[in-house]
Amino acid sequence: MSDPRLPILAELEKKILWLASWTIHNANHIRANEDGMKVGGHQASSASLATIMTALYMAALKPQDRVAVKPHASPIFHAINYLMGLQTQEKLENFRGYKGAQSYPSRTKDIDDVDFSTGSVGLGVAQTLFSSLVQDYVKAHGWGGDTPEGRMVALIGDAELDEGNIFEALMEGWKHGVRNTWWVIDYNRQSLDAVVREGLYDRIEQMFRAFGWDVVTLKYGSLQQAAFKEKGGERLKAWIDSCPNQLYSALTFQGGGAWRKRLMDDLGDQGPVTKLIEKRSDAELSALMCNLGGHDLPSLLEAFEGIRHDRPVCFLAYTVKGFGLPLAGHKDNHAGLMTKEQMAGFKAANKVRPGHEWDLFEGLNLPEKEIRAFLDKVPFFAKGRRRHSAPALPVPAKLEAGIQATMSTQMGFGKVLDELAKLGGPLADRIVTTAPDVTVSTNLGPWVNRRGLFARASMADTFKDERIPSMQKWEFSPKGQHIELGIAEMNLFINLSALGLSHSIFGERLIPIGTLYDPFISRGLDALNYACYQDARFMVVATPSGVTLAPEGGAHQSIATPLIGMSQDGLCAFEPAFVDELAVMMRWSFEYLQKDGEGDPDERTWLRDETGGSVYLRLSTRQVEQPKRTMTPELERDIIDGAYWLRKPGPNASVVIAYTGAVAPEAIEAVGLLAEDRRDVGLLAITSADRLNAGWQAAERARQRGNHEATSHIERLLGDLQRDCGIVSVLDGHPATLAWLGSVHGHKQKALGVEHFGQTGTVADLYRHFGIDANAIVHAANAAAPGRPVRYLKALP
Ligand SMILES: Cc1ncc(C[n+]2csc(CCOP(=O)(O)OP(=O)(O)O)c2C)c(N)n1
Ligand SMILES: [Mg+2]
Repeated sequence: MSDPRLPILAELEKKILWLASWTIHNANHIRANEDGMKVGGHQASSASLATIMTALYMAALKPQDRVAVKPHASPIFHAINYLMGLQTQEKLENFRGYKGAQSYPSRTKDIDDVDFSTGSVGLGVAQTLFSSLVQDYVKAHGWGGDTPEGRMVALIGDAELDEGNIFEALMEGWKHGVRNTWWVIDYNRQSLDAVVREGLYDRIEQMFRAFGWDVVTLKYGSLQQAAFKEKGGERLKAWIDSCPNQLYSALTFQGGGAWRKRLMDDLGDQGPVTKLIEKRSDAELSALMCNLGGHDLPSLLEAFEGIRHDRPVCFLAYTVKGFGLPLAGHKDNHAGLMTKEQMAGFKAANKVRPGHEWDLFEGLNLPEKEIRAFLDKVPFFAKGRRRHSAPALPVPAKLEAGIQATMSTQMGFGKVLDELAKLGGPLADRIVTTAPDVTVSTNLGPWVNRRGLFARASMADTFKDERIPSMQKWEFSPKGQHIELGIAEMNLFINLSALGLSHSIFGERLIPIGTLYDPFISRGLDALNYACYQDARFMVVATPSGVTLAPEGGAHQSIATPLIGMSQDGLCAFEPAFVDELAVMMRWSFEYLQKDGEGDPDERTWLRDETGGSVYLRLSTRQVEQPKRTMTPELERDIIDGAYWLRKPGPNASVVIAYTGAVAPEAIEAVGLLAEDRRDVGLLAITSADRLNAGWQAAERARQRGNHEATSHIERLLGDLQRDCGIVSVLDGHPATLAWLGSVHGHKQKALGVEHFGQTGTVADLYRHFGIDANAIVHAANAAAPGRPVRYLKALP
């Protein structure tokens, strides 16, 4: 018996395609006149997914499911939400405009309920896989109440599968026994530039099967299936199967007449096949040939609703790019737009009267009442917004760091977590750590020994059972709190992104901490950017960093990461020199990660800390003598604000040294060497170039808007320096990180740092080589500050 939902779903599909197409056309043709804006890449790409998204959103999905929508299908997504009353006409009229509906679905910028932001192809896809793992993590820890497990669904362009991070995720998913993940491939055999290679489907199928996925191919729609059963139908099927992608696309574009000619030329037999072709009008023939699985509601419903297991599934759905539009199938259609004439024809075909383009029920063949009643019961939307929240976890007033006379910040990090693991409590229980095969070498070992590794099924540590001595316990259990990943840094950041949205997606707060070697941030950078863009909350601890990792050489040393820390939106970057600073930063971060307040700036720092965000800590393996001091509330505050005077400059100071991170001993030594010839030398410890700079910029903007009192932390710190006082800045990273300090009040500055690939050597060798040692600092001070030549320099060989 035919599914009673089908007639309404067919009407809705038509409406959704209409609304999406009108959104694009309207934005382009109306606003393009004003600002020359062109909407590319949406029209044909959206139409390709219209049927699949109708079947999913209007029927198959459940409220607990979550979806990552292919970036260019955003008009379809917005149209569905508009139909459900969750998107406004005003925003659709302003599609891609200022504050309008977003070009690519955005969790942070769209008003409709976007589950995962997409845009950079491949990332949303992988995020669904990691979200499934997070769902398992949450459930295994006994959280999440009685909410049923949801499916994490990705709608994927076929060319999107070229992105390597998808395969990295597949591999990782296999290791962790991923479940409840559905990837629906929009197999339109077109990318942006071209038609895809022949036989791609075969590679896709084999690959997914190799990773243990169920593969459901949706190639022929129900019209085609019926036609194959007619006399001569088998020959038609064989023809379709052997037709090259390019030709199928070209004929699709040309329409019924072209199909007829080609099919008759190739198959005409004056017998059953000819009859099969001739009994159909041009329009019917075109509909038959475009009736691929991905455009056939009955096949799609059967496929989606027929899955009764929780294994991951790849749906390979054949589609037509530009389906239902005059652009269908043309290889250049990615940026294609309908002309005004074409749109007039499309409008007429949809029975939409001029001026009624946004009316929800205009032109539909079923009574409004019936459709409304259906919409009111669509399961996916039945429970309201899918965006959850979770209360913030309390953070201890102080974090213990077991400070020793000499230690590195990386050791300090391991110690802070170890102490937290020992202490226990709600924060410790919600921390989840993860690392791409660098757990032990980034000092997560002690934490993992106490809290264990996560796996859905317990797995003993054979070395322990065999009584072989080892520093590391490697025990997996559903209660474990460390997710061990393979080496792919993209996976690390996508995992952090998924974990860091747990409060919003699953309503359960997690505090994710990921570690990696600092230089490999670049390997996962787009995924890090993506995680920040969707406002995931996590702490990334990058260690070791800089040329301080001396014997490892240029391939393992990082130069640009401090600049990434400064420029990455949504990520607050710190670089401590001492472990007591690190403990303060981590404590503050645990609160900051959980904040979700208003965006008003703090009048002291001009930072918008109440909104919260993620945190990046750049650490080092260099063992440094630790200061013996009491952590006062003022010092704590300054460390978080970004800088404090380790040695306050006197009123007549002619030079100050400003340093960040592991070069602290060199800066301290240089101040000592300068003392003979320069009075009152100041030593500024910069704990966050990112926050200092952001506060300075924000205060400047506030002043430009008329708030003359606005003053940032760095402006106050440098405010008392004499006009001709010089500044020397130094860090183990790119000198531009601190090179702006002189601009704050117009002081002369020399900026030291690392600009070129490092090499192997000792720390002293490399600091000398790059000019970030004490001598180089003294040299720079001599050049930057007025006064007689520094005598110490004369004594140098
Ligand atoms: C990482 C990244 N690189 C490049 C692009 C530009 N881009 C957008 S869509 C697209 C091709 C998409 O083809 P496919 O995934 O098959 O989707 P279709 O348009 O066919 O639906 C490209 C190259 C992007 N969005 N992200
Ligand atoms: Mg494609």
